[in-house]
Amino acid sequence: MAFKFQGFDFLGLDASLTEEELLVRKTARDFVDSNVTPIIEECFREGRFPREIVPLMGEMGFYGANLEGYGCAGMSNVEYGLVLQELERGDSGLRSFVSVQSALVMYPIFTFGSEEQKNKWLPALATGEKLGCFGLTEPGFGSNPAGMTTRARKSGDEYILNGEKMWITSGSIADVAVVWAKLEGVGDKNEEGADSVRGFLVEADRPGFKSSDIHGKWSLRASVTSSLSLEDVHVPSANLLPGADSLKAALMCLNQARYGISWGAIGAAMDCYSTALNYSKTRKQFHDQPIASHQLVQEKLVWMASEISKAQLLSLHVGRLKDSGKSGHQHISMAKRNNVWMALECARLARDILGANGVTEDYPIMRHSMNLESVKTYEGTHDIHTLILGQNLTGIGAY
Ligand code: TGC
Ligand code: FAD
Repeated sequence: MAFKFQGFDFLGLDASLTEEELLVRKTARDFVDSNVTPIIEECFREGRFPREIVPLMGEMGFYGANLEGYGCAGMSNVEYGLVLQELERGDSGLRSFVSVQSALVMYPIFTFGSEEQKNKWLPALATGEKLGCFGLTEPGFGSNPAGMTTRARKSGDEYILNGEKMWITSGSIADVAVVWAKLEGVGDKNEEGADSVRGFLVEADRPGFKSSDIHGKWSLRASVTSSLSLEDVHVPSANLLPGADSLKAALMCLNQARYGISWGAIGAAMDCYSTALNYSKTRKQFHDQPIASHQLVQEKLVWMASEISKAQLLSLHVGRLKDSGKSGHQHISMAKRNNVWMALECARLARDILGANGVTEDYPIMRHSMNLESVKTYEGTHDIHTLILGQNLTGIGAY
């Protein structure tokens, strides 16, 4: 049943957050409690993305929050992480939407775009007036995007794009897609070592561009997931992201999103833990005692509290590294891998503590659990992050 979330700070980490960081978290927390929690179960059940809160999140400065200028809030990476933590406490689908808009659409335009592209898109994406999506994954290439078959051919002052993208968050509601394609006529590597992958801004109303939604998901039901088809889509040369000269640029975008996911997963885990703790104090079994008085139930709560605390330390530390320009993609991989695994385990333990009630929509546990199955897979599966870390430790790629 609904209760007011009180936060979770076993280690006293709030003392190491600044006044601004605490204020940002409180603002995002209040926003979720007022605008997301009341509607999210219904959205999930109906398979409906809550489009009505898109402009509200724009007003709150949630889109591209850690970018400077162009109407963006200019938050630190820790502040941005705290926003995503609160949004995913509401629902992973909502955090996903904000992650894609911010890390996978605004970040590449901000980092690799021309001044004209930035002025055209960033202010409108920051308010939510325009929406974006990120097309990297293809039907045949998920974990290994380097194999992509989408192609771009230069023709005079234009590029002509052909290919299919799959599992694209916000695909059918986006005004602009960041599409990754291999440039024809460019060898595997140029003299600087760059491959032929390039990023293009493709407006959704271009002839030959089609999107269709993927139905039947038992996960992220409050988020739109689509496939994209590009059939001889002509875009002007000005739509090429000039600074994105290889797959590495796409992978840099993933770092931003994976960082946000590491915080978001903590939010989902905190919601599961708090729900289970509250439930265990009121539900009575045997000798008229609350189930919280049983040792095995306490063990589960202790596991959750310990792992959430460790995850908070990890994300906060990586956030501080990122704010000081010292984070590496291996640090972000460790945080994404650990925190999503931790959140999924918390959801399973919380489900168990709630007994039969745990499988109903009266509590948020199964929704988080189902959502987190996608979060474990997207942005690099758990096992791909194991291999990224393995490569970093040993110097040997084992893909
Ligand atoms: P590889 O040869 O290892 O790397 C090519 C160049 O890129 C560098 N690099 C990175 N740079 C920045 N950030 C990273 N994360 C990087 N990973 C690698 C690398 O050092 C190299 O640089 P250089 O200078 O030597 O050329 O590339 P590979 O093709 O062997 O791929 C490696 C692998 C498997 C790690 C990569 O393909 C990968 O990460 N695969 C997972 C795919 C993935 O995560 N897809 C996500 C799609 S988007 C999505 O899921 C959105 S979900 C919605 C939401 O976020 O809410
Ligand atoms: P595969 O790559 O086929 O992997 C299947 C299994 O094989 C996994 O367990 C994997 O770990 C394992 N595996 C693969 N290779 C190896 C290996 N070398 N060694 C050991 N194990 C391996 N993509 C986008 O581009 N944009 C989006 O907005 C987006 N949104 C998404 C939203 C949702 C809801 C979902 C579910 C996915 C989304 N994705 C998006 C796609 C996502 O990034 C991919 O699903 C993910 O990268 C995994 O690819 P795959 O599903 O093709 O799995």
